Amino acid sequence: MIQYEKAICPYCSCGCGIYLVIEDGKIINQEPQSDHPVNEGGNCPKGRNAYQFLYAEDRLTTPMIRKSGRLVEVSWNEALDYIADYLKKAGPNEFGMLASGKNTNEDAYVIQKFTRVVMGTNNIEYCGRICHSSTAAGLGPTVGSGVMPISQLDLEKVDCIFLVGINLKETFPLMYKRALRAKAAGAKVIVMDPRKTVTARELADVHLQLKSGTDVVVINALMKIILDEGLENKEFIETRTVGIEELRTHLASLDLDELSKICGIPLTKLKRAAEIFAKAKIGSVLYNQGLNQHISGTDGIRALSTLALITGQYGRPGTGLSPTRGQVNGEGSGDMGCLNVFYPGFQKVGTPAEPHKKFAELWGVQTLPDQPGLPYTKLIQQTKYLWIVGTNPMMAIPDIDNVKKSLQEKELLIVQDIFPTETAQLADVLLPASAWVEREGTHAYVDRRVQKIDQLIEAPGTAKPDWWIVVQVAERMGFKEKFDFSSPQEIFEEIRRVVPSYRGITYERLDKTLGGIQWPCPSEDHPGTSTFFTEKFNTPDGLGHLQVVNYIPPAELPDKDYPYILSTGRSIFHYHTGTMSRRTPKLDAEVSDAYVEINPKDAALQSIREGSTVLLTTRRGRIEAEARVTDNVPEGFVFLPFHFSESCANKITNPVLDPNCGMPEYKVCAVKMEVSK
Ligand SMILES: Nc1nc2c(c(=O)[nH]1)N[C@H]1C(S)=C(S)[C@@H](COP(=O)(O)OP(=O)(O)OC[C@H]3O[C@@H](n4cnc5c(=O)[nH]c(N)nc54)[C@H](O)[C@@H]3O)O[C@H]1N2
Ligand SMILES: Nc1nc2c(c(=O)[nH]1)N[C@H]1C(S)=C(S)[C@@H](COP(=O)(O)OP(=O)(O)OC[C@H]3O[C@@H](n4cnc5c(=O)[nH]c(N)nc54)[C@H](O)[C@@H]3O)O[C@H]1N2
Ligand code: SF4
Ligand SMILES: [Mo]
Repeated sequence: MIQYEKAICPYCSCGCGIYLVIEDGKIINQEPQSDHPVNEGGNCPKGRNAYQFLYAEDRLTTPMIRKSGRLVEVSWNEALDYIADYLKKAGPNEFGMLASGKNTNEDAYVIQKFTRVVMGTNNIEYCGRICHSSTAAGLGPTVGSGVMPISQLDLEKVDCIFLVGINLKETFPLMYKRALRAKAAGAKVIVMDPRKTVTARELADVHLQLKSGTDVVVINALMKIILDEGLENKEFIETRTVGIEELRTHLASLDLDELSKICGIPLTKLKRAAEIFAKAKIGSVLYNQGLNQHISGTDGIRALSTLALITGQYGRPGTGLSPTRGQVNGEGSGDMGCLNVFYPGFQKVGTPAEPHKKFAELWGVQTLPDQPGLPYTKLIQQTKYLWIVGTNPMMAIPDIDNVKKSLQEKELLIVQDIFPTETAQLADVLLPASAWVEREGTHAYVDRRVQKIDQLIEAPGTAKPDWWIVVQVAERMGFKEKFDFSSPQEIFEEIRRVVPSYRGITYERLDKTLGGIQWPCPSEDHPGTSTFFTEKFNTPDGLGHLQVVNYIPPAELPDKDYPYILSTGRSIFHYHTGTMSRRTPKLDAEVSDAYVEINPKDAALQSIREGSTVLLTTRRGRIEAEARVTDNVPEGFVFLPFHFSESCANKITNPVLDPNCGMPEYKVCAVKMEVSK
């Protein structure tokens, strides 16, 4: 029998609709969903090939325990008993858990509840730490909220789009389509990126091709020009912000020629960008990892938000600073509290609201942890018992050799994934999870858009949903009553009770609402909220707080031994650590090997040709990749995607962290290169 079923793409956080063609319980084909408001009949290459990874030959299908050094297949009962027995021995600070941006909200909620209720610790994190932790740290003090303040659909209505450190065409292809439409209707686009990305080439009216890590310098220059030329929005500054005098004094002390020299952008270009942005009626700023992933990431965000505030570009549909979390549930796993300082609904530990007390009451327990847990990288280093669900630190975290050492030293390492990843290889217990449409649940996509996916097929072998596995262990540890969930819907009902912004969202409403509902949605008759900050900001006084920000250069800059900047990032055809996209034949056929983009002048200097195997060496280690010689990258700079395990970028990146939030500086370190012999 053939069925046609709706699903939402499992890759990025745009949240596009897909029709799956299912024959006798197996997906055999797919097409884009034409009536879905996000994608209106389009999908990008990943989305067009969304289901193949489910049928890869090496899907995990049976639990395994390491016995005499080898992973051996065992029953679920044996694996779950084994974990429970071990974890009963673990003290609260010895245990940690990493959740996933691929988890459903229901999975993520149960995972953080297990960590807090059963294990008694806030040692819970997910890939949000290495994706947008700088956003919480940077937007918290300025506007009081670190989520996307608009609907992605409203991007079409804006007359200026400022893209900062985001390669929209390759990383959010369906949002890119909207940006193209806005441009066709007359919008101006400014792109700030050291590379001439396909986004910059196709979309930019002004390309601010800055030197890596100098974002704060550029933004300070733009603000100085705006204030010098009187282009600021005086009424907005007066009625909705504080701190203009301090900002004016600070910017007055800076010299524009000097700023232009540091960032490498001519003054005329900076002036043009400043004027376009300040004069826009509806100015939208999308930013991502090119701004975030620096030791100064938080500073960059504080500055950028200040730029939007002084020009009044906040509080109307399409305006404001949009952080673009890219994982399918990058927003939701954070909403659910999978961060070391946040209980569900971003209720912060250590604040006067005392969320540990509130949740102790809601969950019916005596006490809950009131101290922050460890951040992602420290969880890996400092815990004795670590449970990793759907994240692959053996490729995603800088300085892999040290990550490996830490993981090998664990008393117990549990890994729960769908494939035998680089991290899974090190597990003491390896658990097979069901993925995507093999289970039911909700996700919150980039613009807080909650959508539901249904279970459409069976998982392979005995693979189980992530939430189910955690519930089983909780029961075995004596917490049956607190984890009395037999379906995702029951978990969602508890989420609705404890997370006010989800209160009005129900499974029944989601089933009926194409394109989902944007939280906050306080009641069942509420349509959801597309635009934030229309009347006031989420800061305690309701005002936008202008920030004075000083430039801090990247931690490791080129020198005579390591003369080039190494920057890492993404390609449209692959996804993160490649677990899913590299098991997808059509995507693998597009790009099957690691490559490094090198400027023609640098290549000539090092006798590197197109296709040469290049040895890249940093202070952490060395890897090889194939040369792509292109003037899309500037001189002195090479770009390396991090999708390829055999040329693992994070073997050589710098583990230094932004002190405000624990974000690694993935976007700059010093490297040398030579033709591999
Ligand atoms: N195809 C694909 N799509 C994805 C993903 C994927 O793996 N593959 N991942 C998803 C996820 S989780 C995320 S977070 C997003 C990431 O989406 P993006 O942030 O767009 O991706 P990146 O390629 O990491 O970096 C973006 C750009 O930052 C630029 N950059 C580097 N250094 C600097 C700098 O100092 N300043 C500025 N202004 N720019 C700089 C790079 O040249 C690059 O073009 O993508 C999401 N979508
Ligand atoms: N050098 C460098 N490193 C980076 C970045 C960079 O730009 N440069 N970007 C950083 C960013 S922004 C991010 S978000 C991270 C991403 O880092 P990760 O989140 O670690 O990367 P993924 O490859 O998406 O890992 C997801 C894992 O979940 C598994 N999985 C998929 N579905 C399911 C499921 O339903 N259940 C379970 N249990 N597992 C599932 C996949 O097989 C995969 O192993 O990488 C970071 N690392
Ligand atoms: S844009 Fe994102 S959600 Fe849409 S099809 Fe592509 S990967 Fe999937
Ligand atoms: Mo991310």
